[in-house]
Amino acid sequence: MRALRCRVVIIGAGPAGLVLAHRLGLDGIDSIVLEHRSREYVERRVRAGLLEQGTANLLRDSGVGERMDREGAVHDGFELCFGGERHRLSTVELTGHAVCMYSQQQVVKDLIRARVAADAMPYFGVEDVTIDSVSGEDAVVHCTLDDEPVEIRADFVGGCDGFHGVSRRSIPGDVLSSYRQSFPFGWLGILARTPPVSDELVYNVHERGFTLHSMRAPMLSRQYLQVSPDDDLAMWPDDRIWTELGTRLGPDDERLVEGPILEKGITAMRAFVAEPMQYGRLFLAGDAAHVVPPTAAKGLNLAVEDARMLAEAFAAWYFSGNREPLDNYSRDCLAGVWQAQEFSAWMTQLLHSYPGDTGFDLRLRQARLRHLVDSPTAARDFAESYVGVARAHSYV
Ligand code: RFL
Ligand code: PHB
Repeated sequence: MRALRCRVVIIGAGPAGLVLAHRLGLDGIDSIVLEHRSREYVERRVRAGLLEQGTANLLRDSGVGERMDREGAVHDGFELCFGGERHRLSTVELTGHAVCMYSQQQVVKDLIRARVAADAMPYFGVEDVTIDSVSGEDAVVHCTLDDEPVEIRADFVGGCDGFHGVSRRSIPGDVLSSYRQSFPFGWLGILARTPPVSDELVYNVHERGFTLHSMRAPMLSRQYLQVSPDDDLAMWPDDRIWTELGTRLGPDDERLVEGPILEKGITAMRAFVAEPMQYGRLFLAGDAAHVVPPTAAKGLNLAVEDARMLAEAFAAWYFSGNREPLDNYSRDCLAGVWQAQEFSAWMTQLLHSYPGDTGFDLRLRQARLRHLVDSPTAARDFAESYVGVARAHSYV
């Protein structure tokens, strides 16, 4: 069996794993990244698109923001529609912060390119990673690389392998507490070769269900439709999707342009947090430790934030022998994670229809929405959470 050694072995080449590897690399701390899927697959996976200004700044400050600055779109605000009215909230006026629309798979592509340039290409297609020890003198991980069984010894393991990965499962059940919540609906997301409904995002509340009109490029719209949790894609042919988006946006709104749907999928709306985010030499980051419903676009931003904090904690340990940031990693991340959970749950409740909603419930929701657009205090409070500045330890 081949033996490898590095300081940090990172499982998963999503945003969390790649940001961690990249930030460690900038500090001269070597790592090995093991990714289950192929490079093509992770570079094509359609997912998030909204980067908080802090996330965009972090990528820029890490030297991987050049294409984002060229091809991403900075949004100063968004539109909120309800009761047949359209309202615009300017996050820049309310908080001084904008957001940047730039696809997650482009972020992943840029980070992989940076790894290749640093001669530290992640291993792709590694399907059999096992974490064998995180409590001894070394962390020990086994897998197959280039058809050969390999044992990797490291100081630490970065568990960045998403919700379904192996890292979290290697923490003993009596150590780990899991907290979960599910919502009684899902999101049907489409990527279509059509111009976006507007230059900015449109959050649209309707009795038939919520819709979000987003984008990835000038001729690539990304739109989401609240659906029942047990709907499957076969129930949603393209015609039905366009008709429903049009009905909910309003028959008088002529901004919706129909066209070829390139991709569609249904996402369950759920929330999950695992505590603690560390065990022995293993540290979880991103979706491996927490999942938010996508409403407030926090998942990718939290994953990047965890990775930055973990990289800083490793640097403090290697360069100053200071173990405190590592020991406090879980506590520090979870403070921001729970704030993001709270805001995501609140925004989800505010914007979606619930099965069994009464007339009373609908009117309460309208009153809350009206308060948000009428009260500058309420709007500012909302905007601070939306752009991420209100969150503990967020990067600005
Ligand atoms: P990822 O991206 O899931 O990456 C984990 C990686 O680990 C690999 N892996 C393994 N590798 C080795 N061995 C194993 N045993 C492994 N098991 C898994 C996987 O192949 C994968 O490459 O987790 P990470 O890095 O923590 O990043 C999290 C984000 O991907 C996620 O939170 C966001 O996509 C959530 N999200 C959004 N977040 C935002 O901040 N803004 C948004 O606008 C936004 N929109 C969304 C979203 C998520 C969505 N879906 C599909 C859940 C919209 C949607 C529809
Ligand atoms: C997205 O474009 O995927 C997106 C944007 C904003 C959100 C959620 C998702 O609040």
